[in-house]
Amino acid sequence: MTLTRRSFLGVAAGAGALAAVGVPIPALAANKPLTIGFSQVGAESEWRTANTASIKAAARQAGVNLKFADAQQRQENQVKAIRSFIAQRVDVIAFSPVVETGWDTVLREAKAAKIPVILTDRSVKVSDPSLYVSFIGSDFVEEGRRAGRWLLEYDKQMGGKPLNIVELQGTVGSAPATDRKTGFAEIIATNPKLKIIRSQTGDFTRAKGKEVMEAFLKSEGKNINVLYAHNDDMAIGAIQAIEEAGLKPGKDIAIVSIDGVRGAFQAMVQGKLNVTIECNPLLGPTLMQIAQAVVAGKPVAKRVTIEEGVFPADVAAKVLPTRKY
Ligand code: GZL
Repeated sequence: MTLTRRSFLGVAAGAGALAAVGVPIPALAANKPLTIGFSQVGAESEWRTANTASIKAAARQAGVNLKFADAQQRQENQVKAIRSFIAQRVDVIAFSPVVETGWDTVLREAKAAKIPVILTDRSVKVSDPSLYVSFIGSDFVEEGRRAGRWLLEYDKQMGGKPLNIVELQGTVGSAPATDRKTGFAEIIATNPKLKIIRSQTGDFTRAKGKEVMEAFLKSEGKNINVLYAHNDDMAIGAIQAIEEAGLKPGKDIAIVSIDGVRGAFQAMVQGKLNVTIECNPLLGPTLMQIAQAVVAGKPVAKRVTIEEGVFPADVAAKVLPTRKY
């Protein structure tokens, strides 16, 4: 059964609340704060910055001793960090895997050391699902579908003309890039007038998003009607490239992107971005509650999903002041 974050919070918050009123969670009863080793993807986007801030704040709030390692978007650095956490005998290992594959060996080492592993944000493809206890993260395929559904609607409003789409993919091999591509393609396949004419990775960064969009504009120019970006940072980089090419982002080229970070709302208020599909980075509190539950020997959901929305430009000005990231 998939517990949504809210329902899980209802269950786990009880534990959190107990601790808050001084009823010790067994793992904490020994007055030894929980130690979590966390390997973070990097600092590649506004989303990642918000995700890191959420994890660090939640650890402070929960009295957890957090060992935090930034992998600079390199899998070998994450493997090294996980091995170091094993050597330090942390109570729990948590990480956001930069790519989906290549984790079996190091996760088997964590299992042999009897250290539970929790995945946050992105998942892994492993031969043995018992190599991690829980995965807290969004449904990226659904995020891609939501982007596709918005574009179908947009096309209708534009009179149903053919639309040439360029796609800025996320990090090659990462779950969000693979799944957002899958979900979007599934939906636009229902309208033969919508065609992806170029698709390339911008590695989730503004700089690369701008660089690849410049190449798209050079080769396709005015032939581009829509940009689908797998995250807001690449969209914001692409907006700069579109303006430098003398075109109007959000008008000459409609832009649909994913994350829902502050920069995207600001771009929508300026009329340069048409819609952002939310991907919630505020996973810290749920991670701490699951980690405490695991150490206390309580059952936890294998998959904890996050509820998220879709924010078109016409609501951006009203919603921006309420955004937490
Ligand atoms: C999604 C996360 C992605 C964001 C990007 O959960 O893994 O990585 O969409 C970030 O902004 O770089």
